[in-house]
Amino acid sequence: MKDLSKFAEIVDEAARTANAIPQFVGDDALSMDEAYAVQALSIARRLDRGEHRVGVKMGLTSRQKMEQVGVPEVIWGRLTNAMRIEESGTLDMANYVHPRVEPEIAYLMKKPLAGDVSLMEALDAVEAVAPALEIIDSRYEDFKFALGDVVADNSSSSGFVVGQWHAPDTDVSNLGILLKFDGRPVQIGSTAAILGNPVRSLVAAARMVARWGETLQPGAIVMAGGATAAAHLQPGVHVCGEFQNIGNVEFRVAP
Ligand code: OOG
Ligand code: MG
Repeated sequence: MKDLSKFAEIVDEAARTANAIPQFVGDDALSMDEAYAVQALSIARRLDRGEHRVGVKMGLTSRQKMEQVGVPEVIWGRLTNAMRIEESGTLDMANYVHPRVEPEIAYLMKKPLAGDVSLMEALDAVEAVAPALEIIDSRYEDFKFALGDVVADNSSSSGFVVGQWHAPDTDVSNLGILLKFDGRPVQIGSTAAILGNPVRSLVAAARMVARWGETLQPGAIVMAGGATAAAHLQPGVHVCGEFQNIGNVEFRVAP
């Protein structure tokens, strides 16, 4: 039997102190069930420090993302208030190991959602939808991991920025996206890259959290997953996600 709380301490301390750790290999390699249990235990440690849950993030919901990290499976992680960066806010690289940014769609829940739901049921549970950026920061050396590693590490969650909320019936199924650093495009894509339509990510979120005894609660934010490969952050850079029809979302990295 593995002492899963020990694994939780390792990933949580790596995130808290922004220090890279080796992957879990050999006898330490984590099964999917063990990895999600480690994730839950590591989040419990954050909650013990006074953070609170604000939602979930979906990961590897686009081919671009799966190919970038070499893990071909949709995963999820837990978001806390401490991970939120205000729109137009500043991020300090010192708090991260090797952060990257990716453009996403964020949903704000109006009704509880869990289990096997249809696209219509998922949409009906949405209060609002927004352009968003996720800052991911794998705690593993060289940003290299197997499925169990990344899930245990809360699916690389480290920060998120949400732009202007829009009405829930706003069509975000196929919107062009430009991710810019200092006005220069570094990634280009479409929200359609997210499982063909980001609402499918919400359906997947409802199913996956229920498997772990959770419900997407009213007021929760669901990050639908990166629409493009992630771009490495650099000190001093201004990051802007430009989304067709729904506007921009931005932040700055401290010099
Ligand atoms: C894993 C997390 C993936 C996404 O949006 O696909 C993710 C990683 O790439 O480190 O957040
Ligand atoms: Mg992401």
